[in-house]
Formats: sequence, C-alpha cells, structure tokens
Amino acid sequence: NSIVKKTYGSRVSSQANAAAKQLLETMERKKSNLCVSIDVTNKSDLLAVAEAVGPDVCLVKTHIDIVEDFDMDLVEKLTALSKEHDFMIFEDRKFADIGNTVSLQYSAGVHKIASWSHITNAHLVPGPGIISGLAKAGEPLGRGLLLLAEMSSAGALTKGDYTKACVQAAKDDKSGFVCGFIAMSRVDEADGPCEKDLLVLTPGVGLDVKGDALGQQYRTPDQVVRQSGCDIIIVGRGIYGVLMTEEGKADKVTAMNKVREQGSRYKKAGWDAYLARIDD
Ligand code: BMP
Repeated sequence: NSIVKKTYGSRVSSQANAAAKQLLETMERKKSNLCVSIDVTNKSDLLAVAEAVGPDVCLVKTHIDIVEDFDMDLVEKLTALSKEHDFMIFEDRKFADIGNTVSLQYSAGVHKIASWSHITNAHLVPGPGIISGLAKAGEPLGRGLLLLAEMSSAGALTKGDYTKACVQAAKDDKSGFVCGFIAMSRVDEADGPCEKDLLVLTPGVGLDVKGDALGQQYRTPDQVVRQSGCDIIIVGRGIYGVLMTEEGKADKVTAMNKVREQGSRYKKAGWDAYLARIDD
C-alpha cells in the first residue's frame, strides 16, 4: 500500500487540496510528470518556452521576480497558455518569513502571486505560523503549498530532524493547504506508510550533466522517480538551456525547436520511469 505503487489517477480522490487534485488529474490525462522550470529574465522568452513545452508538461514553474519586464500582462498570457495547453502554474517563491509578512508577500506587492499561481512553496524555518499566514491568502482561492523538506544543492542544511519536522508539519496540517514537498526522496514514507496522500516534486534533474558551477546536483528521471519514489521531475536548464548559448541567442527559431525536443525527451524519460516504478 505504498504510495509509489499507486497510479497518479488513483490518487486523485484522496486529495483534500483542490490544486493537488487538479495536478494529479492533469498528470494522468497528459501522461506527464514533467514540470518545466522557466528561469529566464524576460517576458517573451518565458512565454515562448511555455508555449513550446506546454503540450508536454503538467506544470510550469516560475521565478517571477527575475523577469525584468514583468507586468500583469505576462500573468494573463501565461494563464491563457495554461488553459490552452492544460498545465498548472507553480511560483517557486520559497517564502521564509513570519506568518503576517508572508501573507502580504503572497497576496500583494507587484506580483500578487496568490491570484495566479496554483501552487507555491515555503521553508519551515520560521515555524508553522508560515503555513497559517500563507493559508490565509491561498486557501480561499483553492491554492496549494509545498514545504521545502530537502534541497538539491550541495551542502544543503535541509536534512535529518529538519526534514522530519517538515513532514510532520504537513501531516499535522488539518486544513489540507499543504499538499506536498520539494524533496529528493519519498520523505513522507521515510518511516513507513503515510496516511495522507502528499506529492513529492523534485528539482535537480538532468540527463546530460551532473551539476553546475554553483552547487546544483543533477540526477536522472529514473533515479528520481523510479529509484527514489518522487512524483514530479522539475527540469530547468536541461530543457531551455540552449537559449543561453550564443547559437541559441542568434537563432531563436532553431533554439525553440530544440527546447520543444528536450521537453518531449524529458517527458518520456519521466513517464517511462513512472511506468517502470508502478510495474516493478
Ligand atoms: P535547473 O534544472 O536549471 O538546475 O533549475 C532547477 C530549478 O529548481 C531552479 O529554478 C531552482 O531554483 C529550483 N530548485 C532547485 O534547483 N533545488 C531545490 O532544492 C529547490 C528548488 O526550488
């Protein structure tokens, strides 16, 4: 009865959270456990990548504060693409302050994240008040929250008792606003089966390289989904990286074709790993 043996579709009905429910439905419908992380610094590239990989992904992850020409038109266009191509949106904001402050950061300011992002995430460093603060803004809108239980970067302090406290906080959350984790492994089942059905989303995924110069560490979709039991692979530069090269900047059309190709390559690798996992 371990969660890793269940199909995504069979987990829909056990979701207390509307965003998690919709995400699992989308994964099953599109046969995709791929989230693309579009970490580019201008609107047009962000929208072009979302358009190119849209059909292959269940989720688009943003770092909205790196977009230099951000305005609400970007949000409207991204939302339109999410409807057209049937994907959800995850703003990787990594909230980390007291409840009152994060509630404002989430709902107000320039970005008004809660108004358009189906899912966001938070560190548990300030304690469970951060969950209540974010829930105040996100719950009425049916949003979902992921806790950063483990990180992919070398030397991360997210381990041991800290990871356990994140899992406990998710289990203790009565509201259902916390719907899963950013983690490198099946943290919710580290000490046996978990009653709540939570999602594990995993960054640090790459097929061609092992890391970057700033501490990122990559594993393959098979290591992440089949061997470690995680639910969703998050891939950034492995998909859009060509746009950062001189050739990519010089010839956007060819580069976008490459982005599309990488998107379908990672989609297949993630889904094959999932099929192997439920069959194993
Ligand atoms: P890339 O695949 O290009 O390395 O990008 C990974 C993305 O996932 C980045 O947006 C990063 O902020 C995010 N991320 C991560 O790499 N490791 C974590 O532990 C948590 C993250 O959100």
